[in-house]
Amino acid sequence: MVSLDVDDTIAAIASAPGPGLRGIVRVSGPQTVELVEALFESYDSHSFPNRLRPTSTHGQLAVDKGLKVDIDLYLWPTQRSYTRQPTAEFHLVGSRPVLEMVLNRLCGCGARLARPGEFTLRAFLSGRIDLTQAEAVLAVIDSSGEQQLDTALRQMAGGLAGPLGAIRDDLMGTLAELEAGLDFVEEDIEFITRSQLLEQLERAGQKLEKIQQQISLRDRGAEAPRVVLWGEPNSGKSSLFNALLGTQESIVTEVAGTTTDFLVGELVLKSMKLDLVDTAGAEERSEYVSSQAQQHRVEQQEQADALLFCIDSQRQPTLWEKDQLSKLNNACVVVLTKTDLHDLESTRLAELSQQIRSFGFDGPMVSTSSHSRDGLDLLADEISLAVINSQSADQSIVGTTVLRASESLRDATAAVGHAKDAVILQLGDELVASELRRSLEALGQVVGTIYTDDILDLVFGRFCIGK
Ligand SMILES: Nc1nc2c(ncn2[C@@H]2O[C@H](COP(=O)(O)OP(=O)(O)OP(=O)(O)O)[C@@H](O)[C@H]2O)c(=O)[nH]1
Ligand SMILES: [Mg+2]
Repeated sequence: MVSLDVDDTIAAIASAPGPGLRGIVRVSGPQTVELVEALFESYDSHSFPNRLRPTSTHGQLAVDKGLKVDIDLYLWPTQRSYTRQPTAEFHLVGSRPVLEMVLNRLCGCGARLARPGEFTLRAFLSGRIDLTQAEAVLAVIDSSGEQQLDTALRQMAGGLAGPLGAIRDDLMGTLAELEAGLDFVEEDIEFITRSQLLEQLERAGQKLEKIQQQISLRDRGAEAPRVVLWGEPNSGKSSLFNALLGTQESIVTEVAGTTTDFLVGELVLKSMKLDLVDTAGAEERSEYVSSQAQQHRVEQQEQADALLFCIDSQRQPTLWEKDQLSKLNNACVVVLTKTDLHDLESTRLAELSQQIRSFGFDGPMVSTSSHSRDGLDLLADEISLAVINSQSADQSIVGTTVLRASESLRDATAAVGHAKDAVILQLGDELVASELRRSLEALGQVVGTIYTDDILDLVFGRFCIGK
């Protein structure tokens, strides 16, 4: 359960658990400056502490039994801090026991141990950040790759809050005009004409739908991008799966139609985590591959963020391959497999590449051998690129925000639609106004202008202590 109390002073170790060169103990709340003054001795005493401006200084803190710890102190003595309360950070040697001694000392002198996410909760309660930004803070902490980090940072910088805030302002303006009209019903004064009203509702509805679309693109939560192996039976998909993952998990035989289900493995490339999926060979003739395997394969293709289209470099491209190459719409890398089977002088690979281009494929193409591992590094680079390209620029919203906000956004959009209907059907301005209020309430829940304990629990319950 989150605590809405902001009158006491909280403290926690803010650096990640585990060994690190430097560690951080963070304190925030009204008694911060007093605590610092009582416990910390600055080497630069005449200018410290400055109660008006943020300062940093070097000094020491007595922890226990005469033991003193060397500390770089950062002090934000006023409301101009992350939490909008006086805040201090003690940066010191990253040893856990020493960090705990400093924390104990602070708690012994009046600070309380912070609950998970409580610093960010205070930033939210003080209006410093909105809920979507709080979720972005969490996503920054949790992010497992550059792409995720980038998304989280963009959301922290404003993301959803900006555009939603603008829509809320517009709707509030419309509501104010409507309500003014309702106050003067007897006098028959109209503050907003029917066509103006319809136009404003129409505009708000369109903007909301656009945001919803943007969000649904991202409606995959925190799932890793999917890279799907694709191609004819026997083209070397399972061998490539094993070679890229360094396993023998997928069964490889010279018999076409060996893989009948699909198999998922975690592939870590650069700083990205991906799901690599091995599928049954594509084969319309059912003598090799069961129809259920085919169905799995097609489902996997539809969910793919990128396809690795394996083409056996030993043989001529088939009609199916030619057909696929002209119409694939996922991000796709063509992989020419089994290159170790060609002698050095062979011009086969160059001819095959040319042929593939002539079928209309102009994407990346890599020659590989799963046996000699030639070309696998190059392939890894192309996979990362394909995945990044497929994650469109619209994905600027972190997964947890998407999950939480989707329903509220749907409600907000529906209410604007009902308001419009009520105008068209002349059901009366009271009804229009009440739909607008419902829409505003739903929007308020997304950014947190209207929040309940449940919402706060949902958002802040997942934080770790010290953030
Ligand atoms: N020399 C050589 N042989 C390979 C290479 N990759 C795959 N093969 C052989 O090609 C045959 C088929 O390989 P698989 O990896 O099972 O092919 P697949 O595409 O998974 O086949 P299905 O599951 O039946 O669709 C096996 O005999 C492999 O040993 C390679 O890089 N070099
Ligand atoms: Mg296979």
